[in-house]
Amino acid sequence: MSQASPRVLALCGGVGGAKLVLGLSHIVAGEDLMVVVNTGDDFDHLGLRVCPDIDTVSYTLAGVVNPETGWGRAGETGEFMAALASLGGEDWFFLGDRDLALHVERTRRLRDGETLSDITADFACRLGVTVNIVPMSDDPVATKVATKEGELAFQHYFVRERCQPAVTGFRFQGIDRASPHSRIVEALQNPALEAVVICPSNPFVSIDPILALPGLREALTRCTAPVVAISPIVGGAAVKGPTAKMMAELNVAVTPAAVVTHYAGLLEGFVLDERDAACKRTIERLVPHVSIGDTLMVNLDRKIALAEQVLALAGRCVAA
Ligand code: FO1
Repeated sequence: MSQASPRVLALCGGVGGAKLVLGLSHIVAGEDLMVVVNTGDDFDHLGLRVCPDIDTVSYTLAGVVNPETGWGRAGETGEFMAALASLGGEDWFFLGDRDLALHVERTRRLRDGETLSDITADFACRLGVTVNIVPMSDDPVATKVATKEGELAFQHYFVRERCQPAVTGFRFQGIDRASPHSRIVEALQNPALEAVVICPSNPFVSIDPILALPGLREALTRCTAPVVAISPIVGGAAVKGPTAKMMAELNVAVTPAAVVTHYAGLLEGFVLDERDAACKRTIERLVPHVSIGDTLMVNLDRKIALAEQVLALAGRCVAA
């Protein structure tokens, strides 16, 4: 893992963001790519510290992610979960046997005083990943989902309740006392940075926790590199996960334009899916540079193609 300042910095949640990051990793050298990962989904479970988005990004870049779920490891076994269930233990959150080893070791190292970012970098190195995977903060932040049935911890809402309760808002517990990781702030201050990419992750629960870190939004608006985002909404639906359902429940239109408005004041460029080409004019009134492409990333070639398009758009923002 290199400590050099990156050329490209991506803000990312779990499964959807990791796909684009994989594409980026094929066209940007590992040491030139920094992935800032949401840690609002992290939680303590069965006595272990679980960091789903960091692990999803790490496993995806290492080529060991479960291709069916997009999280966890490929070819995983569930002996531990089966044994736990037979004892009447909590089995609503699946921890595969090999994945479990990572949570056990991370928890031990955190207890021994290591930082989450050092542990993450070391695990990435051991998985053969050269991309700089940086947790948004070494300080704990916990996303809480306000629902019509009361407030829920993020994984309770997402996995245990299968995103069923209607959401009314979000809270990032600990955010006021959290600092963005110093390497993120340094990267944003470096004039060599060429692009900041907001991945097609959930704006409310994957990207907003990162943007809510004290000073981070200001650092983004001050940075000389263009900030470009990719629509997580295609044809009135979310590519994956509850983004569209959340927007509807929050009385926000389920459109790419609403995503651009959500990121108001940050974006210089936006990638709109070809299925939403009809909205291009509307989006152009909101953001200076708009590009249309296939954002579904159904295979590696499409991930790489989208990554190339995103960086070309950033180049256009600079040239303008
Ligand atoms: N998602 C599920 O829908 N069910 C699970 O049991 C589950 C377990 C799990 C274990 C480790 C891990 O890294 C991720 C896991 N996820 C699971 C995914 C995770 O809840 C979400 O992808 C993110 O938190 C949302 O970005």
